[in-house]
Amino acid sequence: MLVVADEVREALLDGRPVVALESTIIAHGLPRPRNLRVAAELEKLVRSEDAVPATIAVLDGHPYVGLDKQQLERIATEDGIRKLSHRDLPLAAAAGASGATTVSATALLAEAAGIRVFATGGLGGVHRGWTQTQDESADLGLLARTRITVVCAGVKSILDVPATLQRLETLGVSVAGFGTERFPGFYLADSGEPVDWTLHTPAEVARVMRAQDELGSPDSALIVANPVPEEEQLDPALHARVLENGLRECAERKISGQAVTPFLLDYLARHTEGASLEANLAAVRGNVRLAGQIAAALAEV
Ligand code: PSU
Ligand code: MN
Repeated sequence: MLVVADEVREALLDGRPVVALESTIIAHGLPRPRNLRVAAELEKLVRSEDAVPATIAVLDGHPYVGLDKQQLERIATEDGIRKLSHRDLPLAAAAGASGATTVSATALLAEAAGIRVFATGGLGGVHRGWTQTQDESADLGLLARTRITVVCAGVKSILDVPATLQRLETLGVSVAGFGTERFPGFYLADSGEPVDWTLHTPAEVARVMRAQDELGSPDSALIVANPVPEEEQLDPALHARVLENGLRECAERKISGQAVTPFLLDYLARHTEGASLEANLAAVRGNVRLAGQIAAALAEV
C-alpha cells in the first residue's frame, strides 16, 4: 500500500542514508506561507548531509514515503489536510482522505518502508492536566513498539515533561541526550530534567542502534534528544509567562484532543512576536542535520 519514492527506494536498496521527515509540523505546526519554505529547506538540509530525505504524508488515501515538489506543496497549502496519528491511517486510506502525519504515523510508515532515522521538532507526550483529560500523545505508545531512531529537541515544552519522561521509562523507550546531560526543552535548551545517558557523536548513536538490533525484541525506539543551541533558544522567562497564559486560554476555550498542540504552538508564536517560531525552527534544523549524520554513520557500521 505504501508509495515509496524511487529515489528513496533506490537509496534503501543500496544501503545509503535516508532520513524520514514528518508532515504535521508543516501542515499544522507552522504558519503559512513560511511552512512551505521550511519544508523545502529541511529536505535540502538532509541532502547537505549526503542523505536522502523522505517526507511522509497521506494523499488521496495513499501513504507516501518521499514527496515530490507538488505533493509537498499540497501538504503545505491545501485546505482540509487532516492531522493523522497512526490510528487514523486505515481510516484515511479507506476514505481516500489527505492528511499530514504526526510523529506516531510517520514512525510507523517510515519503519514499514525500512527507514531507520527520523527527525522532528519535539515529540508529543503527556499533557499538563492529564489526570483530568487523559491526554497523552499517541507518539509515546507507538515509539514503544517501533524500531526507529527519532532525533528531536525533547518533547514539546507545553507538556508535563516529568510525567512524559516517566511514561517513556514505563514504556521502555530508550532515551539519550546528545552532547548534554539535561533533557532538552523544545524551545529551551534545558527542560529542567536530567537524562540518564549521553551520546556525543553520530557514530556512537549508530552503535546504540546496532546494539538494539543485536539484543532483539521488543522493537522499541531510540530517542536522541538534541537541544536547540542556547543562543537560539526562547527566553525562558518569556516562555514561562506566555505559556501560562496560553494554557489558561486553551482551557477557557475548551480546546481538546488533536487541536491542543497546534493551538498552543500558534499561541506561543503570536504572543512572542515570532520568537518561539524561530526557536522551534532552529531546533528542527539542528535535528534534521544530526539525523542526516546519524543515517550516514549507520550506513558505515
Ligand atoms: N514538532 C514540532 N511541531 C509539531 C510537531 C512536532 O516542532 O507540530 C507535531 C508532531 O507531529 C507530533 C504532534 O507528533 O505535534 C503531537 O501532537 P499531539 O500532541 O496531538 O499528539
Ligand atoms: Mn493529544
